[in-house]
Amino acid sequence: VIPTGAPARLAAFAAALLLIGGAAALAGAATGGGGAPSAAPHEEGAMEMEQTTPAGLARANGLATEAAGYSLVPEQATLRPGRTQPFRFRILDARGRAAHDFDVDGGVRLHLIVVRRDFAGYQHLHPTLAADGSWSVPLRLEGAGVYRAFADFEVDGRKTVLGHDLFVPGAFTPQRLPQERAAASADGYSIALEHEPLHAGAEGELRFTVTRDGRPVSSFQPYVGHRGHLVALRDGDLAYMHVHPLAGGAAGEIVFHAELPTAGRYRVFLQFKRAGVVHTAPFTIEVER
Ligand SMILES: [Cu+2]
Repeated sequence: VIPTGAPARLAAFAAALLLIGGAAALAGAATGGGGAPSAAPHEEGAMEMEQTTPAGLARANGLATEAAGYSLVPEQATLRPGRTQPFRFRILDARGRAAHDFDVDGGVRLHLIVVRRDFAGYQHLHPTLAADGSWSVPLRLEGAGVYRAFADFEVDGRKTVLGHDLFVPGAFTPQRLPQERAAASADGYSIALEHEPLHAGAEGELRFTVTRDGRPVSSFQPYVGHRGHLVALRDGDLAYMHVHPLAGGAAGEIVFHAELPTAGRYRVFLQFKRAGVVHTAPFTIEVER
């Protein structure tokens, strides 16, 4: 039986939409190679727009070791537990050469986020780039298990996040993802999180208030160029969403606009800096359909 009428037209329309989406993804990949002679200025609004497109999301969600023409290649992916050791890796461009031409944002060329796959032991590191294109950073992974390393960088104002698994041998007992809670503490600070119900694919506001001894803290030191830093990782696959804070705000407040792509739970890691020390507070949030 050949379908006719409305269902067939709907099917054709859906197929056309898929084609458009595929073309957009290909266009994103084609323009993403290293060394493109683009002189486009760093433009915040345009970047945020790009994040919301399927192609922009795919190159910045850390689910792949290779995206947008770049690949993340660790020198070794198995590390010993409980000792500081050098972790080295390279970011290769589409021709297989070590990429060098990273943008500098907030004084940083590349952010390396490492977290165990059960969300334990979150670390945010800034490796150094050697002349031969290799990156290195001292890394200490406390417990056994499988970790995810994310390399988050921009070239010509376009963000790419690549991910790679790291292994630490030994007996591993996974932690449960904590329930959603509106409060957390870190190093003597109390952090409260307020937000309206969050919906998949819609922009929502995450408002954190940092207090000490019951009073909002008076100021924050800039941390990688901002009042705070937030990474959201999706429960189930650790899809990575980097969220930019809004400038300014009341005493003790750090506000982010987040657009989380799908319903479900996320573990979000807030970081802020005071008196030269970076503090990390994790929260679980739920996103509705
Ligand atoms: Cu960073």
